[in-house]
Amino acid sequence: MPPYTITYFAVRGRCGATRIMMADQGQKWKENAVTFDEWMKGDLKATCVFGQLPKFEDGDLVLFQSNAVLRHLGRKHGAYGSNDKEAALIDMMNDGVEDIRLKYLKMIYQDYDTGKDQYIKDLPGHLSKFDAVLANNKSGFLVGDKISFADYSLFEVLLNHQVLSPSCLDSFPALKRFAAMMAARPNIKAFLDSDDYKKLPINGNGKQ
Ligand code: 6SG
Repeated sequence: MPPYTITYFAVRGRCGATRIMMADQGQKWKENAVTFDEWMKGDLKATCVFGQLPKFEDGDLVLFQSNAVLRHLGRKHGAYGSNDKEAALIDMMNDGVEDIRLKYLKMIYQDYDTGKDQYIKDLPGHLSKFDAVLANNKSGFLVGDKISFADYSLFEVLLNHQVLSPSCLDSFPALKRFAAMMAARPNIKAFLDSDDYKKLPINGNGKQ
């Protein structure tokens, strides 16, 4: 029995980074895919702490909130820095990733047709901040000298943005290097090449 279970819609969505992180850490997990009809019945929703998915189970620990899941995996698998100071900086970077993720999701779900072009125009202003942080850390990771859950989250956001705007990293050499380094990690490469990954759309409304 794999130790972890994800219950979520059949999309990458809020589980993209979690799955990439588990794959990279050599973990196995079970997927419980929830259909729209099943979700609309409301029984599952009523059991979710915030009325939303994903739900993540680690044995008898049941977690909601995708970033809490990343942090939990970070603690368990040594991907939360080497000390309190690094952990604080990793939290900061992950909150920065969450800010951009929320802007992206708002555009995708609420404003795709009229907001996409402006979103892409504004993107360099957001990406440049991450580029500067990465350019300042010679390990190639966001914080310290080892990978953290924030790196997985940033990487996954970058993958989605490269689908939205294929050239978006071109003027950001450190970000480009980071994305290439993450994609070349053997377990990540194998996962991104797998049907399990490729069969899932990025978002739940078919926009990307
Ligand atoms: C949606 O927003 O997939 N959860 C979503 N939606 C259903 O009733 N802060 C937390 C976190 O980080 C955010 C959770 C997130 O974990 S994710 C959820 O539960 C609800 O609120 C994006 C996603 N969307 C697909 C979707 C959900 C409902 C309508 C579209 C799948 C497709 C159709 C039904 C189910 Fe569908």
